[in-house]
Amino acid sequence: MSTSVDRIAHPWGNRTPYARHGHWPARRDTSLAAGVGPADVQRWVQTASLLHSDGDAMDIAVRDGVIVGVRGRAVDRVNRGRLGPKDAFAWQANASPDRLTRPLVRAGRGLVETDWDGAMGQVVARSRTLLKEHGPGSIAFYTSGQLFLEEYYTLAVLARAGIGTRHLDGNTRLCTATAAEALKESFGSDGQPGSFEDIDHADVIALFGHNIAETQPVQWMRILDRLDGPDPPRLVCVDPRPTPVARRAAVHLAPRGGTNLALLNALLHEIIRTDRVDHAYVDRRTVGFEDLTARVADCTPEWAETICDVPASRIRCAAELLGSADRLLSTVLQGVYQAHQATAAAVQVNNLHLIRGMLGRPGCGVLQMNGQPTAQNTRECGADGDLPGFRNWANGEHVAELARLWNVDAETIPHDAPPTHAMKIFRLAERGAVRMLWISGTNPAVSLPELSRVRAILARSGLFVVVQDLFLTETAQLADVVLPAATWGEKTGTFTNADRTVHLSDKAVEPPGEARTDLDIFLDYARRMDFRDRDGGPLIDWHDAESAFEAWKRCSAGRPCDYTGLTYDKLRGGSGIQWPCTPDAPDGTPRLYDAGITWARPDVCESYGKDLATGEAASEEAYRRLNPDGKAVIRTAAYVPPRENPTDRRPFQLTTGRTVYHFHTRTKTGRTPQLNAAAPDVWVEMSPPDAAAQGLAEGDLVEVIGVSGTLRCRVRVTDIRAGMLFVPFHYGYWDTPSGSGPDGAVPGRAANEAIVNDWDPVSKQPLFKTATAAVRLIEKSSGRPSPAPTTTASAPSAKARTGPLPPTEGGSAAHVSEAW
Ligand SMILES: Nc1nc2c(c(=O)[nH]1)N[C@H]1C(S)=C(S)[C@@H](COP(=O)(O)OP(=O)(O)OC[C@H]3O[C@@H](n4cnc5c(=O)[nH]c(N)nc54)[C@H](O)[C@@H]3O)O[C@H]1N2
Ligand SMILES: Nc1nc2c(c(=O)[nH]1)N[C@H]1C(S)=C(S)[C@@H](COP(=O)(O)OP(=O)(O)OC[C@H]3O[C@@H](n4cnc5c(=O)[nH]c(N)nc54)[C@H](O)[C@@H]3O)O[C@H]1N2
Ligand SMILES: [Mo]
Repeated sequence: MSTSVDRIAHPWGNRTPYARHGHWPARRDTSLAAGVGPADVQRWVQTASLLHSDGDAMDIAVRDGVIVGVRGRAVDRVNRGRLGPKDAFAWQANASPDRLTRPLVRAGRGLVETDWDGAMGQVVARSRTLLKEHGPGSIAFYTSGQLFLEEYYTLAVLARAGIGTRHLDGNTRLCTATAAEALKESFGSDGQPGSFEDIDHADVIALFGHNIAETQPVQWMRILDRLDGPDPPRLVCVDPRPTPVARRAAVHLAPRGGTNLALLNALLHEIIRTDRVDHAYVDRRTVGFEDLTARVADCTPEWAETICDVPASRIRCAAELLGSADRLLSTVLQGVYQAHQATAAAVQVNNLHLIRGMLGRPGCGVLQMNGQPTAQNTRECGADGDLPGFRNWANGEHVAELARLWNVDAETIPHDAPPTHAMKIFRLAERGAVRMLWISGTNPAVSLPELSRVRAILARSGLFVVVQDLFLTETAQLADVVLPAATWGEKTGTFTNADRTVHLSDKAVEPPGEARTDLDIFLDYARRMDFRDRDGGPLIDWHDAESAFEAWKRCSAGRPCDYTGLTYDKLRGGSGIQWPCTPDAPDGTPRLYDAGITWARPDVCESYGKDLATGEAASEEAYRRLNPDGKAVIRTAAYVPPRENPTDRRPFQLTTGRTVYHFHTRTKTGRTPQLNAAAPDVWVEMSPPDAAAQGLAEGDLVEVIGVSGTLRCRVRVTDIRAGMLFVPFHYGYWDTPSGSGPDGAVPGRAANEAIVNDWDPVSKQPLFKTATAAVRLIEKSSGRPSPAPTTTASAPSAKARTGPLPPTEGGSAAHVSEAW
C-alpha cells in the first residue's frame, strides 16, 4: 500500500499494527523537494538522522550535486524505513543561504572574514602562548552530541594527550550525563542494557519523564503499532503534562515537578511489600537489596501522595502493573535527568529492573535514554568528562593502557582528579582560570542555564573564544574566531544511537564555500600544533574518517563498547549494527547483561561509584569492599525537595522541554519552512484553573519571570498539571522579528533566561526542569492564538473555554509518501 500524508498534521503517519513477539513491519517514508520525483534522483547516499538519538536510517537523495530529499531505509533494525517530521524535512537547512562559508575573526565589535591560515594562525598562536605562560589548564574544550565518532576521538586525543588538559566536556553534560552516571552507579560502566526491539516483546512499557512521541517519534510509531495490534502492551507514563504518551497510557502519573525520587521509592516500596521480587536474580546478580528494603520501608503510596500530589490509589495501580509485568521495558529521560536528584532517581529505575529480574531477555530492558544523535559517541570516545573506552580515570592501569596506546607518558594524561565537567569549565572561565574556550557544535548562549551570565562569560575580554558551527549563532556572535563547519550530508563518519546501533553516514554533497569537516579542523590544529608522541612521531597519525575509525577500534578493544568487529564496508548496504561487535560477536549484541553483569568488577569498571546524595566519589578500596565480585549495585537515596520551591513572589513551578517540530536551538529546524511554520515562536503552557485565577486566556502575551531573568511569550491553556508552567527551550533570538537580542529592545524569548545555574550533585547535569516563576500580563490576545502546536502535548485544553483554534497543518508542502 502507498499513501501520502501531511506529516505536520499527522506527525506519526499511518499505522502498521503487529502482534506481541512479532516482527515490526517495514514502511518506507520518502520526502522529496517539490517538483522532484524518485526518477529525478541521481544518487541515494546512506546515512541516519542527526536530529535525535533514535538513529533513523535513511538515504539522502542527490541531484546535480544538491540534496533534494530523503527516504527511510527499510532494511534497518531501528526504523524499518520510517521517518519522523524532522527527519523528513530538516535536510533543507543544509542549503540555507546564511550558512557560514569563510572563517571569521574579531575586529573590534564585529567579525570579519579571513582565510583558514588567518583563523587557525590565531588559534594556534593563542594556544602556544597560553601553554607557555599558564599551562594546559588554561585551555578548555566544550563539544557536542552532534559530531561524529571519528571527530570526538580525535578531539579527545588532542585535548588529553596533546594539550594535556582535563577541561574537555560535551553538551552531553546537559543531556545524558545522568544516563551515563546512572549506568555507572548500577552496572559499573556506561552502556545501554536494553534494545529498541524490547518494544516488540514487552507487556508493560513504563516511561519516566520521557515524551517519546515527540522526541523519538519513530519509536513511538513502533509503540503505536503495538497498541493497535493483538496483545498490546500497557503503558505507564510519569509526566506532569498531557503528552501523547500520557493520553495512551493505562496509568498516567502527573507528579509535582522534581519529586520523581519520592514516587519511585513508593513504587519500589509497593513491589517489595507485595513481594514481586525475583529473589534468585537478586541473590545471584546484585548487592545492596537489604539497604533498599530498609530505605523504602516507610515510603508508602500515602506518603508519596503528600509529596508528589498524585493519588495513592493511582501509585498503587502503577505498582501493580510494574510488579505483575512479565516483560517490563522502562525508559528514562529529561523529566528525570534535568532535576536536583537526577541520578538518585534514574538509579531507582535500574533497581526496579534488578529486583524484578527484568534484564537481558527480549522485552526486559532498561533504556537510560540518550537524547542527542551522537551523545553515545561523545561518552565512549572520552570527549565528555570521562576517558576513552569507558576507562576509569581513577584506575592507574586504565590510564597506563591509554598511554601505551597513544605512546605518551601516563603523566601527560591528567588523572589526579576527575575530568572537568562543563558547568565547572564555565565557572573557571568566569574566574579567569580558563583563558581559551573552544566550542564545537553547541550553542551555549541559548542552551545553558542563566543566559545573562553565559553571555557575560563569553564576552569577557580575558577569554579567547573559538566557535565551530554552521551558522552565526548567538554563541558565534560572541566569539573571537568562528570556524565554518561542514555537517551531516557533507562529510563521512559513524555514529551510535541510544540502543548502541552504529550507523555509517556517507558524504552526499560538497560543503558550502570554504567550510571544512570538524575532523579536518581538529586534524589541522593537531598538525599545526605539532603534537608528538614519546618517540617523536605524530601523536595523531590518522588522516581521514576511515583511518580515524580504525584508530578508535584499537582504543575500544576489550572494553564494553568494543568496535573491533566493525568496518565501514560492513556498515554499508544493510542495517546498522549494535556494539559490542567483535570477531566473536560479528553481528553485534542486542542486549547487555544477558549472561550476568560483565563490567562491574573493580579492575574493569568505569567508576568506583559516588554518594547519591553528595556526589562524592568512592575510593577503590570502598568499592572493592562493597562489590568484590562485580555484581550490579543497588544504590538508594532519600527524597529531598527541589531547591527552588514556589513562593508568593514566584507561585508556579516552571519546567522546560521540547516539541516534536523543533530541535534544540533551531539552527536547522528554524530554517526548515514546514517545521518553522508549525511552531514559529515561543509559548507558555498553563492549566485552566491557573489561567482563570490569573485572568489569562489563549494567546495573551505575558512575561514569565524566573529567578535569573525574564522571557516574553504567549499563553496556551492546556491540561498540564495545575501550578506548573511549561516553556519550550528552542527559541533564541537570531530570528526574532526585530533581530535584536535580550539586551536590545525585545525582551528575551529563551527559556534559559529564567533558569538558575544549578545541577545534580552526582551527574552535574543542570536543573532545567525544576525552576519557579511568576507570570505577568503584557497584552491581551485580541483573538490571536499562541504559536503552540495543537497536535502535541501543547494541544489546547477542552476546559479552556476558547473557541476552536486553527489546527496545526503543513499542507501540500508537508506531504510525505508512505509505502508498506
Ligand atoms: N522533537 C525533538 N526531539 C528531540 C530533541 C528536540 O530538541 N526536539 N532533542 C533530543 C535530545 S538532545 C533529548 S535530550 C531528548 C529529550 O527528550 P525528552 O526527555 O522526552 O524531552 P523533554 O521535553 O525535555 O522532557 C520530557 C518530559 O519531561 C517532563 N517533565 C518535566 N518535569 C518533570 C518532572 O519533574 N518529572 C517527570 N517525570 N517529568 C517531568 C516534561 O513535561 C516533558 O514532557 O529529545 C531528543 N529528541
Ligand atoms: N531550558 C532547557 N535548556 C536545555 C534543555 C532543556 O530541556 N531545557 N535541554 C538540554 C539538552 S538535553 C541539550 S542536548 C542541549 C542542546 O543544546 P545545544 O547543543 O546548544 O543545541 P543545538 O541547537 O543542537 O546546538 C548545536 C549547534 O551545533 C551546530 N551544528 C550542527 N551540526 C554541526 C556539525 O556537524 N558541526 C559543527 N561544528 N556544528 C554543528 C548547530 O548549528 C548548532 O549551533 O540543550 C540543553 N538545554
Ligand atoms: Mo539532549
